[in-house]
Amino acid sequence: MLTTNQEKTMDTLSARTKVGVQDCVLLEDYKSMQAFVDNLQKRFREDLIYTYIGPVLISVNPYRTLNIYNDRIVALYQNVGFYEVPPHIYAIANTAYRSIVTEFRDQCVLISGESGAGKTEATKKILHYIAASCPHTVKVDQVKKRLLQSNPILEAFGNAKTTRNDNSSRFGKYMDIQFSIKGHPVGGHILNYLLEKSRIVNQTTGERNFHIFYQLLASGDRKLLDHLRLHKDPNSYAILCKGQCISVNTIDDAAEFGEMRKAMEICEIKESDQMELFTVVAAVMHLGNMKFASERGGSADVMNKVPVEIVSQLLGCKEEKLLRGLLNRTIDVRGEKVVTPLTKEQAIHARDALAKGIYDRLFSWLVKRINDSLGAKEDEEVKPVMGLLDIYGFEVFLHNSFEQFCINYCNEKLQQLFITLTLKSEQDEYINEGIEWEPVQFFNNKIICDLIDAKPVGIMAILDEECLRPGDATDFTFLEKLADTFGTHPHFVCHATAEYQIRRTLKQDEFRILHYAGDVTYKLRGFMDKNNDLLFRNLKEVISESKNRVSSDCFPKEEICADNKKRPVTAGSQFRTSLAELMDILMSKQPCYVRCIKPNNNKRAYTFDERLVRHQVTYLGLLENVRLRRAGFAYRRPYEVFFRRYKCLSKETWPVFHGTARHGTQLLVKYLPMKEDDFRLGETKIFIRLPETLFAIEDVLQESRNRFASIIQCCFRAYY
Ligand code: AOV
Ligand code: MG
Repeated sequence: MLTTNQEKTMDTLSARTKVGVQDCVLLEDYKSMQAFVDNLQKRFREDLIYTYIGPVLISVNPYRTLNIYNDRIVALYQNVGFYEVPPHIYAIANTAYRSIVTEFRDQCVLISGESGAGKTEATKKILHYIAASCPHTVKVDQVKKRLLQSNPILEAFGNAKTTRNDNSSRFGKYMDIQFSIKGHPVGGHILNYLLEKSRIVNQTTGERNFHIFYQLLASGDRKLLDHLRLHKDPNSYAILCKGQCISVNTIDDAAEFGEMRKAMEICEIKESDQMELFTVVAAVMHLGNMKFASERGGSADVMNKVPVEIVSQLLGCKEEKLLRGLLNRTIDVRGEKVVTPLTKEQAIHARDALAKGIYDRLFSWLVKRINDSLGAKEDEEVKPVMGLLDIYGFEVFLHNSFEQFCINYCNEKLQQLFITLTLKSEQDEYINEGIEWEPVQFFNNKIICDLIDAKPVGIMAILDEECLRPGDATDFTFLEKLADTFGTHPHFVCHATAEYQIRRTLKQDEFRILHYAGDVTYKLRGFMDKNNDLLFRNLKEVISESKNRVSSDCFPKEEICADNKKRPVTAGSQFRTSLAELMDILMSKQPCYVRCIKPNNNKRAYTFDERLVRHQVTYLGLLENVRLRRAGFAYRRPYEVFFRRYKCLSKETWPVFHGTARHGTQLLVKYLPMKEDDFRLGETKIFIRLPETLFAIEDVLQESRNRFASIIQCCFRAYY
């Protein structure tokens, strides 16, 4: 129940909560797309960005700061029932937290939606709620601070401006918050997934490299920049201006650099480590400035020695060896070293591979350091955890490559998980329990997941096969194989097999996947290369000998020694394996869902593009979700549990009953405040359609207990 104060807060805060319906399940015309989108729009206009479908939260990005995330609101959502207060991300956080405290059950919050829809912001709000609502002790406060402060660090190194989002996550993140038995956050752990490292060397028009580069240059710390031999003008660095976008009006790089450094201190990344870290970042920038020319014999040579000299000085590695590594390839042939000079293109490629490799590993190093400071203790007594998943959203750009392919595949898997956990499992349960009901049709994207990741014949497996095949394999032979295998697949299209009308919309070096969230045309170029993810061993060796501890940590000697012996794991299959593991982690927890919606493509406040929203509602399967809730039953409990609690409400089952719980429940329901259509009796459980029915039963139970208590009191008084 709400206290008077809470009621007041709620009144002042959401006097307009009656706009539209708070739960789309209550829409009169619940099957209609128009009614659904109208409801979201009406509420959006009144700054009511949150709406439910049963326990699922829909969040529409307002693109402006709303005053709905302060401590007063945190207090409102503590210790109250989910449906007693207006829909809010805090209600989701509170429900997950309550389950941890009362049932010790691992929870996970699955946040999905396309790029720019508000997933990362939603994750931060949940963290803020947990930090603000848990009790304060010195140790707990330290953990909370570190959990919160991991964000500015990881965002600086792993987020970038894209055309879809000024602060787009270019890596996947799954964060576990560990709780003590008392419900205090005591630690955490972050898993990171596939950083979009191609951004290090290339950005499309209107996009930037990762924030950290611009932050560092904007820091205004002359001493630091001199030490790193950097100019403050980003235009001096080739890898920072490929997208012709240096400053972003929603971002203050200098201020964010300051925030990030404070965050590093809180996360125990010492000043000396920070210096080493920035040195590596600077080395990547200088590396990008190396230029190569083609010599007469066709082999490459460097045009400007200065960046080579700076990189080797910064990283404390041998200049000669670095240069040799960039201009030659050394391989072991039966125990003998064979050195082959590289062409100009190959040298550029080697330089880029090195820059990407260093940065990618630097990012994982950072995650590891943050994890050390979060202090998750794996071997201690088992603690309940809350997992927060914030992964890159579904995205379609003008040019889509291997990175978008992986990102969109990841979103397919997440949608598949949502389907499995909600739509499919709900229907399966009705079937197993023998409950009669009208099945809801929904699109199951398993067919697309299989197209991509099935073994032995999915796109990724074919790509791996081509990558590992010695000889003449190219991006084009890969496409030929795809065409041969999936020419008639309903979700795959390429030039060679498409009908005339569709073929006209595709180039020969492209293929298209009809994803659950829309069609995406992928450019073939670079698929093999990016999947191979090859960094020459001799370059790795140079960095492993670096005097800079961060970079030598990133390239451990043992790995380089082992390199020759094992078959390389491709980037695609590594990603596929880590995603499969992630799905297992998520399946093992009790899920809560947040479905984020992007109201317009221009990052603009007050703008609700109905067509765009309708598209997202369709592919997220939200209408099916409503239909399922309407057709379904909000509450279900095994007969044993239900009967034990309510058997005292019928004279046929109380005080003694010798039959089974199922038989007892059959007798009991006649005495409960519900009509025939309000419930169903399944094989092992009772199903109740609406929560209100259950509340009414609870009221009867409470009344009966009160009556019983006053009778006992009367007897007690009479006796004495
Ligand atoms: P994303 O995580 O879903 O995109 P973000 O969470 O980064 O999207 O949101 C994009 C931008 O929208 C933010 O930088 C904010 O400006 C704004 N925004 C989002 N949610 C809110 C909110 N609740 N209140 C105010 N502004 C908000 V991506 O990482 O690109 O998939 O890969
Ligand atoms: Mg994000």
